Amino acid sequence: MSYHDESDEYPDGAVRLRNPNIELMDQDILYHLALGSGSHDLHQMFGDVKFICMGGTPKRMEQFANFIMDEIGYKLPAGTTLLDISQYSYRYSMYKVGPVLSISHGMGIPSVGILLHEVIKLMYHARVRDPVFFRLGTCGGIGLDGGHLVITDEAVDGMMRPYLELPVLGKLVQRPSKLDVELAKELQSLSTQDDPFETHVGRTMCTYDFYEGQGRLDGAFCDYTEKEKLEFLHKIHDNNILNMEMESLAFAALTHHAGIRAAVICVTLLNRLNGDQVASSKEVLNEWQNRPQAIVARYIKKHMGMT
Ligand code: R2B
Ligand code: URA
Repeated sequence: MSYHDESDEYPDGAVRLRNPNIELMDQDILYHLALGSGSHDLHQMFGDVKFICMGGTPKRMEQFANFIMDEIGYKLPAGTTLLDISQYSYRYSMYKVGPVLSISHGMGIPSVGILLHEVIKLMYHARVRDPVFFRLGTCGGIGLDGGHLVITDEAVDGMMRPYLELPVLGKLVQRPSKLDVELAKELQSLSTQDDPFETHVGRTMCTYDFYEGQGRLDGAFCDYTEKEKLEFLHKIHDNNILNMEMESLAFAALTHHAGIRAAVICVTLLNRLNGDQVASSKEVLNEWQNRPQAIVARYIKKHMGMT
């Protein structure tokens, strides 16, 4: 079987790279993580990782690391504090709490794409088996008010195409943006009647821009009418698209290509059928952004045998 064969997917759960060059290199420098296979013992540092949680901002992912530490009762060695492992990259932040990695991915497909190349290689060098990747994010709801959760079953681009398209050597390469539907359903099943929000599973539109790319009327430029905007949003809503954000396409396509199970769970900040501006108070937005974290924490605890 050639290493390009989709059916050749990691019977032992190891993360395999679809790149024969890496094994032939003396060392692999994970430049944007400030780590390397020559400078660090990546197996010793990361060999026990199981759950890789990513989200946009360094602060939120630091906060998730502290939250999950409490949730799983993880104790840091006496006298130590939580460390940003990638602080000297000045790009992304990464925290490790036992089997959980909490990493910031920045905004947009290029940022999350670069990070995923390096985190997937990190898992390979660390010889991690069966990792599960999560994106915990924010999004605009399509027909859903602020504060609800959307778990993506399929990511589509701004043209509703279910793949990531990338120019490589002057040709367009398309990679299917598939997510693990069973994992999505399992996450949904972990929300309860007592949660002050609904948890939906559906399609997510991933765009290259927050303003014109998401049909907003409030960017620096706008060449369409409100009527045209609403026609588009209603059309995608009719196609079971529940939300819009900016990373799921690359997240789904690159994890799928690496044979890694992955889920995208985002909280809506507003209903785009009613407006464009994110106008809720900081306090409310902060509380909403804890909601994906709560569900992912339940998943992690369940799979650590704690519930
Ligand atoms: C959601 O929020 C960010 C834009 O405000 C972007 O990273 C995304 O996907
Ligand atoms: N993130 C997005 O990408 N869009 C929104 O409307 C809100 C958050």
